[in-house]
Amino acid sequence: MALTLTITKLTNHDSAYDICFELYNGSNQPIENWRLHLSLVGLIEASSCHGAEFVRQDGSYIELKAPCKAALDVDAKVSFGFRGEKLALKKVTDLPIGTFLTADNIKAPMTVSLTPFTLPKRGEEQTPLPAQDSDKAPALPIIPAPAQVSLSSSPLQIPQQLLLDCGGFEQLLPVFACQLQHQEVQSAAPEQANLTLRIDTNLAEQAYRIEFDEVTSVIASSVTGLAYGLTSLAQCYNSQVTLYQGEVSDQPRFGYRGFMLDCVRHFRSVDKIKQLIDQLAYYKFNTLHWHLTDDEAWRLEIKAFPQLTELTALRGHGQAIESQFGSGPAPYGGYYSQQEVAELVAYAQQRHITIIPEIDIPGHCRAALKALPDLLVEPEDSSSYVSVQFYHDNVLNPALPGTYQFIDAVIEEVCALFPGDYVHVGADEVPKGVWQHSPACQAKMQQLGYQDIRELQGFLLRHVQDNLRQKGKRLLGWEEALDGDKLADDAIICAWNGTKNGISAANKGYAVVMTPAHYTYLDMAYDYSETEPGTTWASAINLRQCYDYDVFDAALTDAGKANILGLQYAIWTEFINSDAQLDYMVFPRLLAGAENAWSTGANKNWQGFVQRLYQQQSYLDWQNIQYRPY
Ligand code: TNX
Repeated sequence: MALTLTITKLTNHDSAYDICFELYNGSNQPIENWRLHLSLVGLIEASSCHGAEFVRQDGSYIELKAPCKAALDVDAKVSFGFRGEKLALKKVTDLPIGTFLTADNIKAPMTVSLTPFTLPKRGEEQTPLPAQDSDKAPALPIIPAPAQVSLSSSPLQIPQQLLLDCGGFEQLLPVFACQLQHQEVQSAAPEQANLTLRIDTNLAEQAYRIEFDEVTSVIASSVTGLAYGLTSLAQCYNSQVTLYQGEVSDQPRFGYRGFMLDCVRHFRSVDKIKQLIDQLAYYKFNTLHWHLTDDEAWRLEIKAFPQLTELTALRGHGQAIESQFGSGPAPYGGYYSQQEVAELVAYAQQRHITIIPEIDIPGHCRAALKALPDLLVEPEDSSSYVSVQFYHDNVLNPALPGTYQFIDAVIEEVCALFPGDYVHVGADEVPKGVWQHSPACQAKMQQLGYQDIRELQGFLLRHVQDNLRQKGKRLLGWEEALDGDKLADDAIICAWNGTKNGISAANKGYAVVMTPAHYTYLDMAYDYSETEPGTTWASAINLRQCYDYDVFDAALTDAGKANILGLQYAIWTEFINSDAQLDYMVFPRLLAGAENAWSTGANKNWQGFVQRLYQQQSYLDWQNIQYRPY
């Protein structure tokens, strides 16, 4: 046994906690002037530290040191503690993680093992789902539920070998083939085919029809529609239900059906992203919002500024970005080269998914600021602030020429890499207090006649919006993009902090994507119990609650409803340090989300959904998705 850290006392308050630790030196050498590094939730109050000295906190990273440079002898213990503000320590994923120690007489950081700690019991376990009951299963296993199904009582033979007359759409074959769990498919001439594709220009763009018969037909007005039809067919075949002669007519409720993936807080491999894209396509999502930059890393190769990824893609002890979210002392992370991005964009396109890149500005920019301080930091700026995630130095300065040089170059490359119509520029969570004591910002305010400091954010975002428009792109931002009131009204708003701001933006005339945290953030735990992983700052979200979200809130006017482009689910990854953990949080809730985004209220039915969910299980298993058992 070497070094261990034990929690000896934890007292939670509403949104704060007091914690005490014991650090034990089980190694064979005394440790001189130690420094302890750990990740933990909450904002540590420096003045509350006892038994150890507070050095610093940046985000989740906390550094403490020995009181008065005291040594920790072999077999000795030291007790210390502090108060964490803003959050209570309620769940297994709130506990300290990634603990290591450095000291004057030790060359490499030493891992400190954490003694398992039993959290106070809280919350209720979830009520189990209704049992599987094939009598209650709808006629078809498709998720999201199709708009209309009318089947006869004549069962159909399902061919083992699908012979597909592609009707000129050969490009659909490989993806369809990969979606099929039990059958093979090959291209065939019309006379031999048992499956055909047809165009009917009367159908809406994303609509399709399936005619189940001896020769089954998929009919649509576009390649996308045909792909959706084939996907529905794959779901029917994969769940091995008896199929009957008849017809399915289907089209989505919302044109925008999104999923946001945070690859910053924890890095995900290109292969994992491809798997996710396959799974999103299988449930008819059409947009992947890719969160690529934040305080903890810059993950997109930018040729104009290679320092961005060179200096911040890997975090760890002694790096520009210190260890965060328990990633430990060793360099951790990665970035996406432009070639990998092109590969992913093409992979997604083939599955009818558009990737929207997010470059989050002006807040959430600590990585960029660490990589390019000469360009982005005003040394005379003495403003002091703390961001929602506890950073003190993470906001771009909208009055520096370097900021514009930086963002223009980034946008140039981003637009060339991502062919979609939209670029997301973040704009969320700019902390209070920022820019107040920046001489450059004061001068800019005067020059522009601004009264409110938020107008500076508006000015910067408007600059980017105009730049994007010239490149044929439209700006998307989180709801705070409207702060400072400078954006032209073609901006699209992603409403996340509850539903109120999204509803009011839609009623005012902005196009809105609804992504309210308390229904769609899949980093929220499934329930409040202490053993269930996740956060609950917005809510716990069980499958039923996820399913029951209806975008069309009573407060939306008719015009407001027309401005809702669609719905988006999101996985933020602060505590998601493995693919398995990601799967667990995302599945099966993503399937409920798919239905909310695609199916109209009349076709949504909880009991039926649950039965179809059971029918989807073989696909989830086949894909090796580590979903939360249901
Ligand atoms: C809020 S949603 C954030 C993210 C966090 C997330 C955690 C939004 C625009 N900002 O930076 O990762 O909460 O749930």
